[in-house]
Amino acid sequence: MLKKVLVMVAVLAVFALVAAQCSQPTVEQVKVEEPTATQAQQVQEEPTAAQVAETQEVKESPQVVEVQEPSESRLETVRKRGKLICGGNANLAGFGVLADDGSFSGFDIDYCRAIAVAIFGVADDSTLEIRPLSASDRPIALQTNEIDVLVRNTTYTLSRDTEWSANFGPTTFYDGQGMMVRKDSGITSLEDMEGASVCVQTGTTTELNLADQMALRGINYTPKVFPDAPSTLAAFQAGNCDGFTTDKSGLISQQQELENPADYQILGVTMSKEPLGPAYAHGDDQWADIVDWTVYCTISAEEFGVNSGNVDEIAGSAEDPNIRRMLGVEGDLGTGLGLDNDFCANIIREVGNYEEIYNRNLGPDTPFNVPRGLNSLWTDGGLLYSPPFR
Ligand SMILES: N[C@@H](CCC(=O)N[C@@H](CS)C(=O)NCC(=O)O)C(=O)O
Repeated sequence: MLKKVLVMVAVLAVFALVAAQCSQPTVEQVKVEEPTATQAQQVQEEPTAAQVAETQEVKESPQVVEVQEPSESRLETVRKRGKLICGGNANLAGFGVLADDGSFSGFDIDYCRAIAVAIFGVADDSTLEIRPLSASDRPIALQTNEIDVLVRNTTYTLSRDTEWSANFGPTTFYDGQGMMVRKDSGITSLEDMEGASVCVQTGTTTELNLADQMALRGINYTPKVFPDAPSTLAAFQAGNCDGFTTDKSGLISQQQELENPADYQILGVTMSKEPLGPAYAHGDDQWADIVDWTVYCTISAEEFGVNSGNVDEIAGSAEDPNIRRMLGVEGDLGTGLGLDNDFCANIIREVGNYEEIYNRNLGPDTPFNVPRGLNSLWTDGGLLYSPPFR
C-alpha cells in the first residue's frame, strides 16, 4: 500500500513539473521592463585632471547635453517639416564637399539623399538640407535634434554609442587610419617618425588613435592639433608638420587638395579600425530602422544586380521573391517601416545601388580611385552584407 502511495506521489510530482514547464509565457506574454530614467542615463563621470595625467590616456570629451525628448516620432517631424536635415561634411571631397554653387556632393551626401528619397520619393533642395558640421560639433548637433541623422565620415566606437546618446547604423565604408608624409622626408614607417611632429584634427578618433599607436610603439612625437580639415592640411603643406594623419579615405581625398599631390605618400601602416556610417539620436526605433534599411537597400540591390538603369524593368519582370519584396512589388515591407512600399525601388532609381554610389564618388573615374577592398560585397570577399528583405 505504502509503495502504491509513493508511486502516486512521484507521478503527481512529475506531472506538476511538466505543467510548470508548459506554462512558460509565450512571446506575447513576456513583459519587457522599460529601463528607469536612472538606468537609461548612466552618466559617465568626468575623470579628474590628476587621473588623466596618471593614466596618460587621451579621451574624447563626452559633450553630453540634456537630451530633449521629442513629442512625436522623427518620421512625423520630418514629414511635417517637409525636409530631412542631414549632418554632413563640407570639406572632404569624395565623401562630403560643398561646391561654389552651394550644392553638396559625395559618398556620404548620397546616403543623405537616399534617406530623403526613402521618405519623400525624391531628394532635392525642397526635401533635403545638408547641415555641414565640424568633427567636434557632431555630438551636440545629434543630441539637440538639430539634425535628423549624421552621415559625415563618422567612426562607430563604443564611447560614442554611449556618450553621444546615439546609435550607429550599418557601416557604409570600412576604413582605417593612415599617415601621409612628404616623399623626400625619407620616412617610410611610423618607426622613422621618432621626434617628428604630426598634424591632426581635433574632435576625431584620429587624435586618440595616434596617441595610442605612438605610445605602443614607444615613439616620441609632437601632435599639432587643428580644428578642421582645411587648417590641418594647410599646416602640413606649409611644412609645419612631418606627418598628417586621418582616415585613409580622408588622406586619399586630402592628397588631391595639395599643390603637388605626387610629392606626398601615404604609408602602408593602418593604425586603427574606422567603420564609418550613419548615426542617429537614441529613442526612436522606427527612425533607426528607416536609416538602416535605406543602407541595406543599396547593398542588397548591388547583390541582386539591380541598379538605377534597370530597376523599373526588373520591378516589372522579376520572379525572384527576394527582389520582388525588396522593390515593393510583393509583400508590405516598406509600409512596415512607415514608408511607401516601393521606398527601395525609389532609392535605387534616384541615387543608385552601393556600387553606383561608390563609383560615382570614389571609383576609378574619380581622382581618388579607392579600391573597394573591405567595401566589397560579402560574395566578393568583402564585408558588405545586408540582412534579408523578408
Ligand atoms: N572618422 C574619424 C575622423 C573624421 C573627421 O572629422 N575627419 C576629418 C579629417 S579628413 C574631416 O573630415 N574633416 C573635415 C572638416 O573638419 O571640415 C572620426 O569619426 O572621428
